[in-house]
Amino acid sequence: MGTALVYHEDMTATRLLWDDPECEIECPERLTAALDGLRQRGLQQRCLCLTACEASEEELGMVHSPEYVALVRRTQTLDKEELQALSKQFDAVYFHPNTFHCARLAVGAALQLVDAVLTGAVHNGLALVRPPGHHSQKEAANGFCVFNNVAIAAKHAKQKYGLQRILIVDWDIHHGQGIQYIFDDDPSVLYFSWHRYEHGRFWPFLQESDAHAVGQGQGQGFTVNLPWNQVGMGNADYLAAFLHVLLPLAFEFDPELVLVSAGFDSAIGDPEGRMRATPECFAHLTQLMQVLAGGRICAVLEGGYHLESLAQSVCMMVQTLLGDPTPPLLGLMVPCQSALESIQSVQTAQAPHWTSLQQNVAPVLGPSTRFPEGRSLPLLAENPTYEAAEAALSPLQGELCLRPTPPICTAVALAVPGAALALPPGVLLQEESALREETEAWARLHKSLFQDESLVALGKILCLLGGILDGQVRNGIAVTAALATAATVEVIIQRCLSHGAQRLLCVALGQLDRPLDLADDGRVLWLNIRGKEAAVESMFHISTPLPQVRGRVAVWRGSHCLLVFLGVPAHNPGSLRFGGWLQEPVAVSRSEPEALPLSPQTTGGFLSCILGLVLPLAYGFQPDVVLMALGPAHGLQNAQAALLASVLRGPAGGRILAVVEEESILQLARTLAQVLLGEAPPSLGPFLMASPEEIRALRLLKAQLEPRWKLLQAAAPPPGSCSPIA
Ligand code: X5A
Ligand code: ZN
Repeated sequence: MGTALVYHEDMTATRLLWDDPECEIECPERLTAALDGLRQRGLQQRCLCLTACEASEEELGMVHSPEYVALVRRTQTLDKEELQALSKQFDAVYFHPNTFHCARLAVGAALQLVDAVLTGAVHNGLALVRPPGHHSQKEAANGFCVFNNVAIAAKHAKQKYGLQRILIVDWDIHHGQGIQYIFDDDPSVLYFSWHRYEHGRFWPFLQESDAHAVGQGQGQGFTVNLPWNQVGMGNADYLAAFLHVLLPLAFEFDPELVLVSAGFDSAIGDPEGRMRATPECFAHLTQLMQVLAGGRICAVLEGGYHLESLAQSVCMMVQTLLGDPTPPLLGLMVPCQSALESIQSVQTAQAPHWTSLQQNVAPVLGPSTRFPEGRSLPLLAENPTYEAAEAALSPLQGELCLRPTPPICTAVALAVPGAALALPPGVLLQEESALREETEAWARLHKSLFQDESLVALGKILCLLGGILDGQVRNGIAVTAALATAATVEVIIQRCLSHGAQRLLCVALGQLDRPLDLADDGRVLWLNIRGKEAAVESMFHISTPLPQVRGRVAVWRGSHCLLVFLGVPAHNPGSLRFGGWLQEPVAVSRSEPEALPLSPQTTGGFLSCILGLVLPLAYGFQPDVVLMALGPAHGLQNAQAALLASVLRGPAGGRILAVVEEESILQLARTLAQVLLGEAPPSLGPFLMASPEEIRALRLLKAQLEPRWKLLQAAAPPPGSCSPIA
């Protein structure tokens, strides 16, 4: 199991044969640059490399008409003048005698990738292809695209594997209108695209690229357009779009497969996009998507015209698909006003179709009422010019190459020596301890607690933490002795600070209080998730409720079984989008907590908390290290803990230490180890909407925190007024 890389060098055999400034950027060097980058960084060698085969005409026929396929077939024998004349019949297209061959290889590559992932040969993969596909339509080439590689791949996944929910994430900087048209009325394919739009003044100049286009008929709500109305969008803007739009919808949709129209013209330096997201941003976007569809991601190259930026971004994506830690995201984590307005316009347009958005949307002012058509918006002061952005690429490159990946992936320190734990392969069992004097010195913080066995456990944990801080170990799990979690967390914090950590994020679940004598100097962000508490003690000391179950619930705990009884929430039966509430009591064996069919928390509330609060805070803080501590009565299901650990790998360059208490380790430590190694977390179960109380509490918290933590902004407050939530 691993990552597939699908390619055929024949795809470099099509090129522009005449003078055309619009089309010349779509050149064969794009593929060689991307591939060279992968080879130089040793990434290609780690992939399962598959050689693409041509798609059959029958496969092309899943999307394109026989007449159009015949037309493209005939280009093989045309001369240069004839090719040029034919090309003129389409918008931004050129044909070459090899176009038919290359375009069939491109489709074939996408199909092989889907096969490799859906047969389980690999977890995920990337098809490096030319020509791109997402602009291509049933009977038309468009925007360098001849056949619609990703759309055909989606049809293939539906037909051959019977998939019912496919998510297409199109992060190319152009609107993939071809994909949109093909699945316009199809609720089984959720198409998300962000694109440079500039109120309709950017190619392909279509009304239907705007946020109000949500799909037709049965497909309403399954087209999601996020138009960028300014150039210069950066890491914070892309991240906000994922956290506040794509991911809430994607979790509610619950895809079985994620296809990525992976265009990298949305990256810094690209002449088409003129955006400024750095290559590492694509590592983070990839990692965030890995929590969907059990990690089944098939990415297919679309655009990307700055060769160096393209190569770096492709490497970032492949590295993440392989499970490597994501490099830290640089730059100010503050989305710009224009991005917030765009995000708000999609939320407004999609809210009627998605429960998860109804809950987040604040009272809304449509952007059009504030920015009448035709008025151009000034660039924000901090937006660098395109030239400056390009200049920023070269030093970045050095930094990326210099950053070594720690030799040890994941280490686990166990409290009780030899405790029987089926750890996944690749995990190091931490045997070594810190020096005795050092351990005893730290133990003095809580002398009464750290004795005998718990002192031994602390020694191992300190050694593991040292490995993470020194860059020898990527991440780890510390299993504390019973009742020692709070004290251990305190030691870990002090050890990190004394090592020189500038910013330490502590996500504390359950009954774990912030150490009393910890200075509130901005070095530690303490985020407690527990019970019903919602409190902002300071911008660095926050408590948020753990979303609770809705409707009537009764849980009986016997010695041998756990009974869970859930009723339909009477006040909002319409909240059942997928899945549903159980009508009958269910008996679940106590020894198999994994078999619990429904979460005791609502998935929707939990997700709102993670996507809407925890991750914006975590990414905004830009920590050096993340500590995730599961204290007494943390109330998290294993799948929830796994999801949280998986996404918390992002903010600190992968440096995360999970602390769990001895009693809770049964399956939990193993599940956590799997996600820390890079595997996808298990499914959360059916989507259930959050309760109004949960949402109210989250909103209140967000309103108080927004002045300091700008990534929390899901909607732009109208200029000159205070937040509508406050
Ligand atoms: C795949 C892609 C862009 C076409 C731009 C035409 N096409 N001006 O990025
Ligand atoms: Zn593009």
